[in-house]
Amino acid sequence: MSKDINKSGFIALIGRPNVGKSTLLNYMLGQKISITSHKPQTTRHRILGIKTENGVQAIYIDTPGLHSTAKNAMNRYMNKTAKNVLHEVDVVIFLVEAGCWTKEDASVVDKLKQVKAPVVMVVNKVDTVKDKGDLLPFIKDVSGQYEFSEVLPVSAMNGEGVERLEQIVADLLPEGPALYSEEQVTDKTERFMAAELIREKLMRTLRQEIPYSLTVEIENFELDTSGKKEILNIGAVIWVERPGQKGIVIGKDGENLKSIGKQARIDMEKSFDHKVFLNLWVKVKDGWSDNERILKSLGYNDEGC
Ligand SMILES: Nc1nc2c(ncn2[C@@H]2O[C@H](COP(=O)(O)OP(=O)(O)O)[C@@H](O)[C@H]2O)c(=O)[nH]1
Ligand SMILES: [Mg+2]
Repeated sequence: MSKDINKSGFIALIGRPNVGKSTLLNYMLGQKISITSHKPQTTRHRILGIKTENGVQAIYIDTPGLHSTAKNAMNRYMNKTAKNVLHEVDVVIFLVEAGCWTKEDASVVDKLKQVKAPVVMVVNKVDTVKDKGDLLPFIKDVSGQYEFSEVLPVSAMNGEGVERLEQIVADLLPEGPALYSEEQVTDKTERFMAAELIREKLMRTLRQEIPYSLTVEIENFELDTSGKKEILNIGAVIWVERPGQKGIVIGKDGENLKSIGKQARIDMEKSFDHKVFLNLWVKVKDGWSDNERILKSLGYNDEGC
């Protein structure tokens, strides 16, 4: 731990699904820590992204979005993860989408009322607004919803306003030593990241509701040092709920699975800085997303995730 760190703390990224929380985290960290897609509920776990710079250690917590309905065990788990975090942090970043205020945003504001930490409102996706003047009435309107420390227009996609946001966060963090080593960028293991990268490709490739009823389990993750070049051997199972879904994941002539595997492997090689050999299987597990016990056995629990 470095003696040069004089400020540190936790920052929660909250907001309804799809506002860009994970995209913002990845931009700030300069790498893919949290997977993203245009589908809501892509993030299932609580993920830490750690940035140590200029004497400040900012520990961001990416949460699954808060859902107004919690129909099954997976949704209940995701809601609990998002709610608990609000009371444990030093700063809250509340994301909304430029020009778009929904009932779900209002329900997040309701939850903020019990929060003691300062809340910075980020109006994200400003790159989609051609005339910035159009933003002013929206910003004025949302500013009145709560005592925000700041309201800041940002684009998590192209980075506009992000440096300013990081400065605001640094100013709000309490004095304190580094809590993680300076090199560490996340609390998750490489095995976890590997599973998530596969899940990201599934979310992006498959249509409709299927991606929500599947999960990924890493069966082996081994570095083969026997050859000239080290190779990371990764084997993973994609668990689906019904036999019919298996065929959809695999696709005609195995096309889907092939493309998912290829895209995931390319990302893994970037993240792990090694050549990767990836083996994917698809297996059927009945009703897993509504079974608390199976969820736990797959690593979805309240402590570790
Ligand atoms: N145009 C634009 N799209 C964005 C921006 N930030 C996120 N997105 C897109 O919005 C979608 C949801 O983003 P994600 O980070 O997964 O949202 P989360 O559910 O809040 O974590 C993805 O398709 C992103 O590419 C942004 O600043 N501008
Ligand atoms: Mg997310």
